[in-house]
Amino acid sequence: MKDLHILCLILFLFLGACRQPFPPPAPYGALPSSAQMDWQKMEYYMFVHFGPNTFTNKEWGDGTENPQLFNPTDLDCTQWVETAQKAGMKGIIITAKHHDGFCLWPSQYSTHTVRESLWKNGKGDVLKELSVACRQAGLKFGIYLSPWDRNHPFYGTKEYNQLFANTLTEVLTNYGDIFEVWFDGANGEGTNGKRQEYDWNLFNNTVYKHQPDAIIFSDVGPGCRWIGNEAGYAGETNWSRLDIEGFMPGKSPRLDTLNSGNRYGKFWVPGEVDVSIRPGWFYSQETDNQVKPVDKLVDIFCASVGRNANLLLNVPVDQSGRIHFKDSTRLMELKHTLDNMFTHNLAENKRVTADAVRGNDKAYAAENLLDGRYDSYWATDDHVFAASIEIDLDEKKDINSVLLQEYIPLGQRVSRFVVEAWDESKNTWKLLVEGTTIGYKRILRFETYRTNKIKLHIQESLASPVLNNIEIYHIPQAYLPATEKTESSLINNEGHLPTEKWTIQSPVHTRIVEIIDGKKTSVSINKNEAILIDLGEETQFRGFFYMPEENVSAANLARYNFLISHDGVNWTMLKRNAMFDNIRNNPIRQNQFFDRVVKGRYVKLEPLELTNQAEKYIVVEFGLLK
Ligand code: FUL
Repeated sequence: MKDLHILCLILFLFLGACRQPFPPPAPYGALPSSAQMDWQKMEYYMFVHFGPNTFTNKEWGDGTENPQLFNPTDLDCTQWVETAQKAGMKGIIITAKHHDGFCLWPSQYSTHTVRESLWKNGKGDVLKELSVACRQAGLKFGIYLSPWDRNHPFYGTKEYNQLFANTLTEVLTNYGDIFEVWFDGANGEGTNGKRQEYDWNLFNNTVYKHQPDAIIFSDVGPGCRWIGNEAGYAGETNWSRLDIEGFMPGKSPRLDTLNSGNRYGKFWVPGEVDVSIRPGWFYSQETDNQVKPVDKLVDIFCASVGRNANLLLNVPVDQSGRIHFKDSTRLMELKHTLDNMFTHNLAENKRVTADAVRGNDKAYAAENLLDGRYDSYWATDDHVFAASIEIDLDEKKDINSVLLQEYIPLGQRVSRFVVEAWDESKNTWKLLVEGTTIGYKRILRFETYRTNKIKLHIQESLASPVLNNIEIYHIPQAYLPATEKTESSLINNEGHLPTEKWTIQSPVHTRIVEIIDGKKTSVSINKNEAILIDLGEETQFRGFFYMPEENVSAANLARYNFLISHDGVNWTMLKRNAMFDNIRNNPIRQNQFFDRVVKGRYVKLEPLELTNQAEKYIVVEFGLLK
């Protein structure tokens, strides 16, 4: 009898051990490659814009800049690397060549490089110094290489594409591993007045040949995609899938599509949010007091990393060749704030249950959501597209933030969910926040609520949901979404000439005075109407500014003529067919300086081209600069 017992026990244990685990869910839709997975896990890294523009106070150099201007006095890539690392960033992408064509390394394919500069007597190589510093610190290294080249004589000829591929090869083969290659879609005119038809196949193949694991960024990937604005915001709905057929960099899908991806897109092209810590991409002394405040940066973080995108935060290097202390201090404040916000996870070690578990198998249990391991996940049966997860907090806690992660190696699936809290007084669940997509990471912030239980209810999913992480936080009130905060409606008038004596002679428009009233109000003006102002007396000034509407879809001014006159009859052209640099992608205030101080009584701004096909352009403010 006793033997029989032992036999049964052995049989039982044996059968238990033999029990096949329930098969995992089949992948759904387009999937990330392993390089894309590694990239996604980086989450947050630094962009560095540096080059002649740093020394000329411009956003887009025109390629005629004297290379000798480039002369940082104290260039220190270790300082950049340390700053990035202490800020919690995982890599650095540098503008190896911006649109002005200047190469930060001594390229054999150009005569407009560090070799022609005064820096280190022409013996320097920024890419070498930075790549070595990154490697030593364990940061990844990436490059931005602009195909648009306003200096190279080949640009706009049939030789250029191969020349660009050669230039690319040089960068890809001399500086170790490159995690990301950043291709800007900008395609303007070169020295011969022509635009280049880019050979993207050649460029992409060149990258893959030398750096097969590099992520290629462009408007449409293929590695990752532009998020459709330079303001720091991914869509609240953000699919990592995108339909890219028929599109190319510079001829991308609509901006709102780039912002949200395509629900059923054919390719895995996750979003990357590129944004600058200052208004522009390059360093300028005048923006030293405009480094974004911490609450804005937190908001950007939550709207990028917290919306299934990676964050590429630009920190421009200054004329000394170092990151300015205003930016580095701000980054440390940001790191400190994020650490405080997301360290104390209230869900840790708590009881978690789900109303559906795949095959009722422990391998897919809800506990996997709290075990801190990336590759263990909770899943449901194939036909179950809606399900709920409950977390018992043991005792009542104030909560106002939830972090969710889908296990994207099996595809992005969830399309609608709500987070609810148990309301003891009413004996019911209270809605805290609702959302659409989750993706690699989703951070939701909502009004503080005190509760002992929270529920994630997935209402809709394109395939059975698969999640690997839930975290719950109580973050400081100051970092909740900025809805109640009212932005000042006044414009900082530092450096502006007073406008009291001015009369706007044209256009005739009921609200026209609002363009010079020092307030942020938008006025629409017909696209063929110039702005003509009588300054009331002969006046000296160095330049003018134009404030567009800060929205990539707005119809702002893109090209203009600027004229001056003593009598309102005879005019002198100060800027002809001039461009507001990068205004389409980054519609920020535009300061335009002349090459000398000018004097006159009348000024005229003639519109030549708008940022889109609209009939009217917007002016928030116009003024003259001392
Ligand atoms: C844009 C460029 O034109 C800007 O100058 C900047 O480099 C930004 C990151 O990309 O398209």
